[in-house]
Amino acid sequence: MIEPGVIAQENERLLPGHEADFAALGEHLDRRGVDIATVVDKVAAFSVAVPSWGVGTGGTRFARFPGPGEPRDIYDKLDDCAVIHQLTQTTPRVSLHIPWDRPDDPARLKAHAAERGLGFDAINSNTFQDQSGQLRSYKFGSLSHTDPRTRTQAVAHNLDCIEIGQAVGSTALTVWIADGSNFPGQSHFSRTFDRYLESLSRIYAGLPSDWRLFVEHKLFEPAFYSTVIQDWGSSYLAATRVGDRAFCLVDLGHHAPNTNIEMIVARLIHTGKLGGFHFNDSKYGDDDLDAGSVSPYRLFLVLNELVDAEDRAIPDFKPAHMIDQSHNVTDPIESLMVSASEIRRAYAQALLVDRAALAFCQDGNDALLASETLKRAFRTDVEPILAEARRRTGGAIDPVATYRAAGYRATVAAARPAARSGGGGII
Ligand SMILES: [Mn+2]
Repeated sequence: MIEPGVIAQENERLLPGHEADFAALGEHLDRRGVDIATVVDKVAAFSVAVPSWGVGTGGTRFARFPGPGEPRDIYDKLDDCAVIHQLTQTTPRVSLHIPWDRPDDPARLKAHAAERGLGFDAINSNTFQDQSGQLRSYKFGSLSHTDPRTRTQAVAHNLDCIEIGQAVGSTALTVWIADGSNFPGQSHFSRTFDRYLESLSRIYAGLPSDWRLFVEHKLFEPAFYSTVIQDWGSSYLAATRVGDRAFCLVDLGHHAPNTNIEMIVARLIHTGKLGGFHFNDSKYGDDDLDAGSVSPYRLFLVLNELVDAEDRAIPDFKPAHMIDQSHNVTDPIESLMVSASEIRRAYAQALLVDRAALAFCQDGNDALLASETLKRAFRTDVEPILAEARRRTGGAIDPVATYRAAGYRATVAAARPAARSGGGGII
């Protein structure tokens, strides 16, 4: 991890400017009737999980360009995740992927994580690739495959993931399948969905009583004509069918361009089926770009729905926040630190929305001022709030600058000479 002295030194250098900015923002918010200390407390309590696969350099279907010091195994990955949390104080949990990060000894992995202040979030199954030694191929599907033996194998893999998850302290399973078709007529839509529901019910039957099951939908890719869990409607049908502890997971990139994702989020909150998020950003499709890098206003509008639900004190409202993105041209640690901060930024901005004024505008059909009420919150530079939330628990006022000053990448590059893939995939 980063030497605490480096963080202290960097923070000392930045502290006078930070304190001045924080005081100025506090005065400004005070005039708007907002107590900055309350906002800092809420922001500090807002966390997001990082994906184990995210700390390796990602790739496209054309190429992958590994950077120096690529993590060699799940232990290296946890070390990198620990640095992200150490500097940002935002990412205390890691979302594991099986089999890419299958632990040889789950108890040892759990201890390794705990020593670094980390726990585990939802565990991710993988039936979109064939695994080594696997008897039956998923080329034509997994949980919805026409052959019951292939479906049974895919169900067994998910139950295996639950077992690993229990051993490391996870309490949720995320199921995303690549099942779908590339040609009209290739699959019977209803029969395929029925087979999927039957398989998902078998997984659900193996879910521990304190666990949640997340169903992740995706519009297209790798199947390009149809996917079995194409949209939030299919996801909602599936989650509703299998049981109360099944929920819908919204990956921001798994929608057609210009889809109103914040409205999907609102609908799922309304029906009590919002399980959580895979945060990322996109311009064209499932681009897996860094959260908030392309459409920060959209990210704000999504978080605005979450804050609205928090304000309305919806019972049992506890969506999981996870990042799911692919870092092709950046240092993954830097990207994940910035992305975690962008998600917190959108949350902080959403906390600043004057909800009484917004409701007044909505009831009075004042479209322009309603929009301006949101924009006013979005335009507020909340960086001093984010920095304060990090700083007060030992994090960095400026995580990227501190990370670079510490020379972490060069240090691990010396210790990790053999760069290899490590399963930097995209889901
Ligand atoms: Mn995802």
